[in-house]
Amino acid sequence: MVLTGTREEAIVEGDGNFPVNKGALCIKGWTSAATLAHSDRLLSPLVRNEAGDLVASTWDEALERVATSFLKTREEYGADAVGIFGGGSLTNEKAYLLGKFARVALGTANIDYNGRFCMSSAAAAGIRALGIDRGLPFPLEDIAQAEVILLAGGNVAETMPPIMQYFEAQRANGGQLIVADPRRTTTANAADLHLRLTPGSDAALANGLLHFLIRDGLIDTDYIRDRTEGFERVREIAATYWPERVERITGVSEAELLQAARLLGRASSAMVLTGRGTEQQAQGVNNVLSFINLALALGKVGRPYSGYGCLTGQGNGQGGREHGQKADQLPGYRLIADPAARRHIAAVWDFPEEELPGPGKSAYELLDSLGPEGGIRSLLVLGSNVAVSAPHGNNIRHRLQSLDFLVVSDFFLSETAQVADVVLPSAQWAEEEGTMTNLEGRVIRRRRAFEPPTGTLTDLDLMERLAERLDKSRWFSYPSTEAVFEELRAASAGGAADYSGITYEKIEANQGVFWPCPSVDHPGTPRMFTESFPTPGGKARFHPVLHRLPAEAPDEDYPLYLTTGRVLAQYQSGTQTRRIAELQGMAPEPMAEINPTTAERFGLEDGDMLTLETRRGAARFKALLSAGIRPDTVFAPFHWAHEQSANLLTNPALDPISRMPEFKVCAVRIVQESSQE
Ligand SMILES: Nc1nc2c(c(=O)[nH]1)N[C@H]1C(S)=C(S)[C@@H](COP(=O)(O)OP(=O)(O)OC[C@H]3O[C@@H](n4cnc5c(=O)[nH]c(N)nc54)[C@H](O)[C@@H]3O)O[C@H]1N2
Ligand SMILES: Nc1nc2c(c(=O)[nH]1)N[C@H]1C(S)=C(S)[C@@H](COP(=O)(O)OP(=O)(O)OC[C@H]3O[C@@H](n4cnc5c(=O)[nH]c(N)nc54)[C@H](O)[C@@H]3O)O[C@H]1N2
Ligand SMILES: [Mo]
Repeated sequence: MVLTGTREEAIVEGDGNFPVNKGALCIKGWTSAATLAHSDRLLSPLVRNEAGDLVASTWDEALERVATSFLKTREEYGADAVGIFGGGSLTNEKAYLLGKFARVALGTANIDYNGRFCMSSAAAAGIRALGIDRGLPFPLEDIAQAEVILLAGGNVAETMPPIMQYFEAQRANGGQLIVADPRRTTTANAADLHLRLTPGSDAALANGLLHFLIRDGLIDTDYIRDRTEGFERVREIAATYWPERVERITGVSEAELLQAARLLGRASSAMVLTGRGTEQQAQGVNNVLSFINLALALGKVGRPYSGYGCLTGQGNGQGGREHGQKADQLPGYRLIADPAARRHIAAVWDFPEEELPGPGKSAYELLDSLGPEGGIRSLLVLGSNVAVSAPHGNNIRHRLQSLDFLVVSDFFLSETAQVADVVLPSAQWAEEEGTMTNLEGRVIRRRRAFEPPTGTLTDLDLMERLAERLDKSRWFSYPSTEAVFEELRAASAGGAADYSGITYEKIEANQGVFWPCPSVDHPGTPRMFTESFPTPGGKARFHPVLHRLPAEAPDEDYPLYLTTGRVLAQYQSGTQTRRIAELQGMAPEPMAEINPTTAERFGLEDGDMLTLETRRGAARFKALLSAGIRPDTVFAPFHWAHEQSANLLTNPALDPISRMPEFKVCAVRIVQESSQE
């Protein structure tokens, strides 16, 4: 986007020449300038005084408190007792430096970030099946040319409005869209076929579709032979997912399943895409693997306008997962447990390899370890509002309170910042330089439009100043943001996400560069897998997947499924969007979507207040009656805090591989409230 005007009256415009959104911005983009000069903006550090209040302080005083607390924790409990929680909205440079800060300045293994709650299941599945995790292995524009698309668990019309134009173009070109979602969303409404599956039944759905494809001879046997391995076992499993069984598990009729399978199987180009609906489950990796199986059996991965892709969510959701803010990771998508990776990074950092920590705890496990019992005593949160966005909110609140020391960097006093000992005011997106990697794997630049306001610091400056106080300045002195990127290039060289051939000038000249880009004369890689897969044998791998029940299924006490997600006008934990009047006007409070027949059973009418209760907590919503949602399911958005927080309800059961919590499925009951209230 293009920013003009002053900070107080900044004007945001789409850039019609930019290939990704062609100038389209979503409502949150149009209104995002409103956060730059917002009256709630933090313009000085805050420290908690003896009376327990957060009061304004100087940067020197605040940073001294942070450094002293971190050093004290380390002295008393060891380096791993200091934790860091980062975010996928940080630029590549910040995500990279935060990972280095954890390992070099603090010496802790315990750093993870909110992307673990976002695309980690798709990432893990992509690496296993295709050898690499690049969300979309093709440019967005390919979507418009695909003959048939299966979109599982994504509500693009509300969550990625600027990208919806490609799906609309696809249909205008005669293509067909199939959406698998327990709700008839705005996106499902725009589709040719809506598969209204039971929450948590994705793998059964995918296996069922594969069953039909095999039965009716619609798979690509040449492709399977030449470009893949492991199909036999998957064929055997698919044989056991006969139509009546799949209909019973998924609630999708045999006729609809058959229609979907035929559309996919007869198309000359086909895409299978997943969103958080499929991924944010304790079976998230398996679910994605079952959809990749489908794309491979169709012979479509690496073919024109075809293949499997994950619709990455956050601004820098892709770049944020590549450069080392993940507990098991070093820059360039390397593994921290890999001796060769450690040697390479230690050399780039000029830091003793044996002092680099090993793998740390994943996001929820890290938060669940806060306090004396878990052993993480001090925490830095930078770019996330975990008090609202992490599952099992009552536990998270208790854990945050049991910390010896909490420091939060944010531009607003988020719910997490409200319980911190020190709050550090950071610069915002329009006030800093850097790069982001979008959902296509395209590295783009973010330009500074305004200087950060007096009293705030960019996160890069914050890390540099804190490193000084920890006596580690040698590793954290950079003349510019570009200098951080130059180091990131060297660190990523030879890794899966290779940025070594990308420069700021090249990004500028080409409207972005797609990684991998291993040398300066390399043009970047918009389309992957055309010839082979980056696996040892060059072939993609099928994975046998069985449908398994969610960690918590409905029963007599909690008879309904609860699923959670997003609405158009609110963003994430709401720190920004709940402060913008125009967006608040569109979605002032959380609405629980309920089928009218279910509402009737509980004596509820549209607009009634109700409490939802799970084994972990209760939260209040306004009833939104909608015939589009399954009668056995309630949907609640997670953008609100305190007693309106959907995450007081959610189940922190984790996927065994990705460590993704089961945000999308748990058992719930409706507690009706009398209308006099
Ligand atoms: N307006 C808005 N836009 C956003 C965001 C936001 O907060 N607000 N956040 C951004 C981020 S970080 C992300 S990750 C993306 C997320 O983008 P999406 O993945 O599109 O968003 P969600 O609403 O989390 O989930 C998508 C759908 O999954 C469905 N679902 C629930 N349970 C299941 C299930 O068991 N199986 C299947 N197949 N589907 C299920 C839900 O009904 C929902 O419609 O959005 C990005 N864009
Ligand atoms: N129930 C349920 N819970 C979910 C989900 C769900 O579908 N259902 N989805 C999950 C997903 S996909 C995600 S991505 C997470 C998102 O949830 P969070 O991780 O909480 O993400 P945000 O709300 O974007 O929080 C970012 C915070 O950092 C601040 N911030 C933004 N940019 C910067 C920066 O550059 N520097 C600093 N210092 N601060 C910054 C913002 O003001 C905000 O307070 O929620 C997860 N939680
Ligand atoms: Mo996300």
